[in-house]
Amino acid sequence: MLKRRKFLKAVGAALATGISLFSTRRAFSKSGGMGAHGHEAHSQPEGHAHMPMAKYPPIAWADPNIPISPPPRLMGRQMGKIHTLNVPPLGFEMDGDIKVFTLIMQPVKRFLTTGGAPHPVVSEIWKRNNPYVHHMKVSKEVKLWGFNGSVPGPTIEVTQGDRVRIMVKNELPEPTSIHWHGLEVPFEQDGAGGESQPPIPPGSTWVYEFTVHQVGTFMYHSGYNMMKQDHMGLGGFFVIHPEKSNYMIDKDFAIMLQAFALLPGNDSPDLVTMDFNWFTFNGRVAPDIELMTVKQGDRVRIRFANLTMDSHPIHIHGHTWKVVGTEGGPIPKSAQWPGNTVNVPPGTTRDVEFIALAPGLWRIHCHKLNSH
Ligand SMILES: [Cu+2]
Repeated sequence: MLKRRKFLKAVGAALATGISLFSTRRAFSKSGGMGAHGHEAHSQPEGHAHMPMAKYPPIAWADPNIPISPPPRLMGRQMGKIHTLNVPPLGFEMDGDIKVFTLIMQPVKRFLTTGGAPHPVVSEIWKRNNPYVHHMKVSKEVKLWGFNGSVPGPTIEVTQGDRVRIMVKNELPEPTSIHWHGLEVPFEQDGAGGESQPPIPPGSTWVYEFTVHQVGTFMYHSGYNMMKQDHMGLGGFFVIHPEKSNYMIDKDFAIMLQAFALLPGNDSPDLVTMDFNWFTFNGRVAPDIELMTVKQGDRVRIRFANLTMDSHPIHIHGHTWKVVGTEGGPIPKSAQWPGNTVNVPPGTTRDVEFIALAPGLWRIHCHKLNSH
């Protein structure tokens, strides 16, 4: 009996320290100091004994033992209607009646801004109107976690009633899972790592499969160690189109709001602070964000989703839109409300629609002016 209790205690301790031991080991093995020690977890690698970093190892961004796969075959293939600015689309394969998508969760280097010249249209107008450039030409490349080489991940587009299978490969240096945010799926498919499923170990693959019966703009994001993993960038859109509709939209855009805390000189997000200083639309900052180009008279839909820790009132110049959808799906026509600023609280999505009547280079930005 005593032996058994001791054993259980040991197991409990191992579970509690499992994740931190994991990253400790990775960090040390990178420096090459571990090989000589049989007792990995408890030994100080030589040469690190007097360095504080040995006690608080750096965050392992990538595991050198896990090769990073190239994007899956159908990455970059547009099979839907939505244009997710600065994010390549993702196609699917059919297995019988099932739409099969592949998501590879992996370390991704992302230019939040390249510091290059803005779109020629923008620079022309700037030159004409103002001899000064209103932003500094800085480039910022950061080490994030994403899907299929992109932060945010590609937009998954399906149709109401579809059977969907998502193959998820974990190439991150720690266990993970994917939560389907807003989708009404069976509990085992919810992706709450540690509750609805065991977390997906590094290097292995997990398969999600469910039927979608809703319509609207939803999300996917990490469902395990979320404070770290979501803040490393692991999120994307999951959009379900109506099965039958004769309602036509000319241009359908998607913009994911994410925020990162990047201390000066750092290329990895600070994961313990709430002082975010880089606010992104689809992993990019202005003015280095693709333009939404439309024709005069087009009916335009923009889908916003917020994976940050704050609400963002998104404002458009020169137009009045109607808020036509939330993360709960479409809003009945009689309840849609007009405006030019839509608040997007954390964890929500908002769809807006308008007719692009006025020609021009119109701004769309967060009206917390310290953000976007
Ligand atoms: Cu904002």
